[in-house]
Amino acid sequence: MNLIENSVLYDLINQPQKISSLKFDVISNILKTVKNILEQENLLLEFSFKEINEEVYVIGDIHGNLATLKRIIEIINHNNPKIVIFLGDIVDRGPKQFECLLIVLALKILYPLKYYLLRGNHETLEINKYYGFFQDFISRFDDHSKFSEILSIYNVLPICALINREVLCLHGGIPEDNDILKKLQGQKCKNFREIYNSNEQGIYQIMWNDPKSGLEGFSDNFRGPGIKFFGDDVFENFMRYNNLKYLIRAHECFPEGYRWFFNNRLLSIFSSANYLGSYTPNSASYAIIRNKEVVPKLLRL
Ligand SMILES: [Mn+2]
Repeated sequence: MNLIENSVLYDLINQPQKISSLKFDVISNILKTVKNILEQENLLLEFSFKEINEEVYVIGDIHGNLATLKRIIEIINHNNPKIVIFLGDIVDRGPKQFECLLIVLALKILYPLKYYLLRGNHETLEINKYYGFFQDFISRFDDHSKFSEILSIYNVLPICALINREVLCLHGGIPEDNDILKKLQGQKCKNFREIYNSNEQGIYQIMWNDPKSGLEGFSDNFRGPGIKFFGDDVFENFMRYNNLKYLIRAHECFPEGYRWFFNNRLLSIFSSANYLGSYTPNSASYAIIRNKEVVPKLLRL
């Protein structure tokens, strides 16, 4: 279904300043086109690579930081990885949330088998109302009902991605349910609502949980009810149970840009430099999966 010219999409990627003058019907066509692509994807994306030098780039939270996103796209265009996975949280907090979301969606339409977007905890109405994206959207289009088209994208986003059956990528962390991957496997994104209804806690915790060094088991997380910190033992248990080697997640901002946890088996990245949700300046990072290894990279702006 071709509701939008490729030239319009290239244009908005290369000249994001044009995004604020786009009419809603153009945006609506972009959203409908993306929705059609996403509906056919699986809630657990699975990729296998035969070529040893094929790379996957994994990108963390963007949060409306257009400068960082543009730098990431430059690096991607230069190095040409096979696949790029955004771990969610494209909007909220930063000054150019709408631009960042439209750029990521344009990349998805232009290169649907190269760019993938997972759902973060900010890809929901409640959080967008609290952290700014809903207000940003309403101030542009002056119509609450139009936001339902944004929500219809959120509700068909994949939840996690598995590379070569051993590197798991997701937004927040492991849930208490060790069987969650089996429950998501083979399920289409268009059936999200039905799958969510029977696996609400597991999917919610994938988007919200945080690792904590020195902790045993799960403990309550200050982020909110039902959200957990997970320790070394339950992490190892989940990884062994699912035959996984590495976990790459985002969701937390560290001044140094990225952080390894749990004997270098969990890599936490964050791709918005000097993030507005943090009181101290922070570097941005991304990750490369290459030759079955995970390599963190600092983003030099
Ligand atoms: Mn997050």
